[in-house]
Formats: sequence, structure tokens, C-alpha cells
Amino acid sequence: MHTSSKSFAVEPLRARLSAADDRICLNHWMPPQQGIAPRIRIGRRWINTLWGLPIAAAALLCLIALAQSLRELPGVEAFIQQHPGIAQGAPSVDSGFPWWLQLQHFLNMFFMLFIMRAGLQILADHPRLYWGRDCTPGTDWFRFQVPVPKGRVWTAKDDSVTLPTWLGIPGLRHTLGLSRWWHFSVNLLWLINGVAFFALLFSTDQWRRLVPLTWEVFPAALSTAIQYASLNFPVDHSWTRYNGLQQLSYFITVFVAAPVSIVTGLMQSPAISNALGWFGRLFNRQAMRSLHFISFAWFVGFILAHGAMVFVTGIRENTNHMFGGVDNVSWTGFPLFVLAMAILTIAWLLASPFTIRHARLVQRAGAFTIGWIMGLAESWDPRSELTKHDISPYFWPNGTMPDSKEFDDLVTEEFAGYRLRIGGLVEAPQELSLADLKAMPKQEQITTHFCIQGWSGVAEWGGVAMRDILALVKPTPEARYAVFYSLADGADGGRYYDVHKIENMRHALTILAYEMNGAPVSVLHGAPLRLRCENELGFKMVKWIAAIEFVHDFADLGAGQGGYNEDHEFYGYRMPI
Ligand SMILES: Nc1nc2c(c(=O)[nH]1)N[C@H]1C(S)=C(S)[C@@H](COP(=O)(O)O)O[C@H]1N2
Ligand SMILES: [Mo]
Repeated sequence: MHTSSKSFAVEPLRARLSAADDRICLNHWMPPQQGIAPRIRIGRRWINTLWGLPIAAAALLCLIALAQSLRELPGVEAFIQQHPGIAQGAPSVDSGFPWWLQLQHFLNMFFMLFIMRAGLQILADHPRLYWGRDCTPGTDWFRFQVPVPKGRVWTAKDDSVTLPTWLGIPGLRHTLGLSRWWHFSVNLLWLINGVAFFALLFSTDQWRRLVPLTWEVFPAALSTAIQYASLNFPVDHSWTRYNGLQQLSYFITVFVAAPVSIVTGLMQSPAISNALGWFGRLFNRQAMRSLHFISFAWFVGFILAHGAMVFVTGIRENTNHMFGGVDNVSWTGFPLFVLAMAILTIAWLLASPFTIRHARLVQRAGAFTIGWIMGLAESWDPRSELTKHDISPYFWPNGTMPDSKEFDDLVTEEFAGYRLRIGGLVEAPQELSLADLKAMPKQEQITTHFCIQGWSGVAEWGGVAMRDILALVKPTPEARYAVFYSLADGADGGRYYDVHKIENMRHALTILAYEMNGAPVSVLHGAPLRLRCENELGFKMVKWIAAIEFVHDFADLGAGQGGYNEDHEFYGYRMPI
């Protein structure tokens, strides 16, 4: 090993980092790419979900005809007489719709607008869903992208699709760095609102309207369904009690769909999934992502149906309840409902243009609101390892490949001249050849890779533990971060780099990998050396490592955000979630 007396000259590497725009500039951004209409796979056939629209319309007409003829039958009429719609045994609510319920209902709508649109934007970055923990092409059950092209390198970034700016936040393509800030920080507000809602629900009599307490709710729901479908609506007593169908659908939304969304959302995180051990392995990221989407689809269906019912079952009474807090046919609630809708519309119209224009601000505000909470998960040392049996047959490649004579020469000579330079705030700077690294103790681990875009894959990695590197170079007490410089540039020009807290470097599974699945790491996956830091998202695992520099602060590197994607794509530099 060659120990030089002073730290390596970082200047040439630092000078290759580039500044970045503080907003999305379309002339620098990924060129747009349209997806396709969503498709669902049944067996080996892919079905276009747009068929669902005429089928649903036809089914609705048949349902109306069926319900109307059913109601001619004396047996059915007797059933409806016996179960008029509200479970007779259900207790009633005496406090109407109090102001806090109205306020929370509005806030919920407001937050959901951001959460759902931003969530869709995240999905568009890997527009496919799977049940298995790997993302092998062809095993997806849902996609709004064409099949993965064969015979060429097709990275996960190539696969991302454009969303219109009125739909996603902020729309466009590969903007999940920004949509994640919206998704997570508004989620925090939604969660606080939800916890307060649960607390108020159960400390008053309001829970009685929502929670079915008798089995009668099922025949009552069937009866209400027949009555609605026959277009001869049941009498409404929402002020005190919901009918069976309302009660069941609201109950599922509040007590099933919302918690399922939260849990399945969190379990897509590398730090949380790894911390949960066997539970995280059993309920793998892709299954959780699929459930998260199904729960999203429930919310979409609920909002459409609920919204339509508000209009057709008596807009004045309904808005008086939820926006006016009165039980009559006056015009108290309706203007407030219109005002609420106006606020929602303005927020809807502004969200994307604001995010595009003030991307850096959204990144900063997001990191301020939620980044530090997300960052807490970094303190968990991931120990979750899988078995050879779990290794994915396919591992998506990602990122921007090296494109330089310097790198091509290294490949030609099989990295004989490669030197890993380690310097900065260390006592013993090093220049290590691959042979030097291979002479150090080798650590092997089978772990899941979690890409921020949504795909995951399992591989066996072999290399040198970062703890051993730390022992060798001895970072000084001032060293707080490790900067990884790549041999490759990023997509928008300038060197790819990323910054980690030094604590992450001490984790048991943080290694510099030179082997993948028992063979030398391929050029595609980061040869000769790439980082594995298992409690972080994939973009933090720099491939084609040129050098590691220990620093006290990273504000003077690149655009100062702690990494290439942080600078150029507005990610957070701490991303264990
Ligand atoms: N130098 C460099 N390293 C990089 C990237 C990149 O673009 N350049 N992409 C990152 C991202 S986003 C991911 S998900 C992983 C992908 O690693 P893989 O190609 O082995 O799957 O590498 C990370 N490391
Ligand atoms: Mo990634």
C-alpha cells in the first residue's frame, strides 16, 4: 500500500463537480417520454384498463335495470322494509357535525390532493408494479409503460414516463425528487390531522356513526345498494346515523385504507424494511408498493363515488352538514363548500408551476419539515440479509455510464492501473490498487437494493468493509462526512458524487464492493468498485468510485446539497426512507 505523506489533491476532483439550477429548466431536464394507457396482466395477457370505462358504464346500466326489476319482487320489497338502510341496532350520534369534524374533513381533502398527485408522480418514475421482491421484466402485473426493450441497456431512468403538470406534482418526467418532498411532508400533516381525528372521534360520540357495531350492517348495506342502484334512494339520516353502505365504505376508508397506506408506504424504505428483519423480508418492498397502489386506487374510487353522492343525494343538506354544521335545507353550507372547492382548485393549479419554479425552495422546505425525521432512520444499522435463493435473476441498471478515455483505458487493462484515492480529513491518506483492496478481509452479503424510483433487486456483494477502510485511514475528529467521487459524470454534466454521514460508514453492511453475485462487478453495475450502504436508497451508492474524501462540511461541493442528485434533481442527502 502506498501511504503518501499528505492528503491527495482533491482540487482536480472538486473542480469537476458542477453547479446546478435552482429550478427545473426544461432545456437541461430529461427529454419527455409518454407512457401508455395503464395495463393489467391477467395470466399472460395484458389488458388495457381503458376497457374498464365502457364495461363499467354497461355494468352500471345493467345494475340499474337489475335493481329496478328486483324491487318489483315482493320478497325484495319485504327485505327492504325490514332493513330500510340504517342498521336499526346502530347507536346514533347526538352531536351532529361539530366544527372540528368539518375542519378536519376539509384539511383531509386539501392534504389528499397533494399526497395523491405526488404519489402518482413517484409511481411514474418506475411505472410498473410487481408482487415479487425483484423487478424482473415480464413479472410486472401492472404497467403504464411498454415492455422493457431487449437488446440494449435500458436503465430505470430510461423507463420513467412523463406526467402532465395538472396530474402529477410537479408533472414532467423523473421529478420524483420534488414529489417526494410533497408526498412526505404533507403526509406528516395528514397524519397529525388523522391522529387528532381519531382522538376526537373516540372522545366524543362521533365514532358511533363510523364504526359498525351490529352484523345488521351487512343486510342494511345490501338494502341500501339495491335502493341506490334502483335510483329510488333510501331516506337520509346522516345527521345522526349513516346507512349500511355509507358506514362500511367510510369505515374501510378511515380504518383500513388509511392505515394500510401508511404501513405499506413506510415499508418501502430500505432502513425500515431492513430494521423489520423477517417481517420486511416477507412483506417485501414490491408487494408493499403494489398494496400501496391498490389502497390509492380505493381512495380514488371512494372520492369519485362519495363526491358524486354528495351531489345526487341532496347537495344542500349534505353541504349544510359538512360545511355548515346545521341540519336543514337552508343555504348555510353551500357557499362554504364552494369556497372550499375554490381553495382546492387554486392549490391544484399552483402546485406544479410553483414546484417547477421554486424547486430548490421545495427541497429545502421539505428537508426542514420532514428530512430530519426521515434521517433519524439512518441510526439503524441494517442487519437484514437474505439467502442465495433470494438473489434476483434480473437487476435493473441505473444511472449515467462513464464516458471517458480515462475509464475506457482502465477497462482495457482490467483496472490494473486503477487506484482508489482516500484523503481529506484523515491521518493516513491512501492510494489503493484493486490488489491492495482484495488483500484486505473480504465481506460478503446478500441484500436488497432499494432505488428511489421504486424498483428493487437482491444481489450478493463482496468487498471491503468500510470499517476496515476507516481503521486504515483514521479520519480525524473533525471528519463528519465521506464524499464519494465517481469516475463518471452525471446526466446533466459534472462529476457524479455523493456525501454520507460518517456514521453510515461504520455500519456492519457498508462495503466497497468489487464483486457482484460471485463475479467481478460488471462495468454496468459499477466496476471496479461501488459503494453498498444498505440503509440508504440506491442513488447514494456511488458506482465507479474514483476517490473518497473525508470532510467537515459539504456546502462548498458542487451546488452544496450533498450529492449529484441532491444538487441536480432535488433529492435529500439523507434518504434512508
Ligand atoms: N456514478 C454513478 N453512480 C450511481 C449512479 C449514477 O448515475 N452514477 N446512479 C445511482 C442510482 S440512482 C442507483 S439506483 C444505483 C444503481 O446501481 P445498479 O446500476 O448497479 O443497479 O447506482 C447509483 N450510483
Ligand atoms: Mo436509483
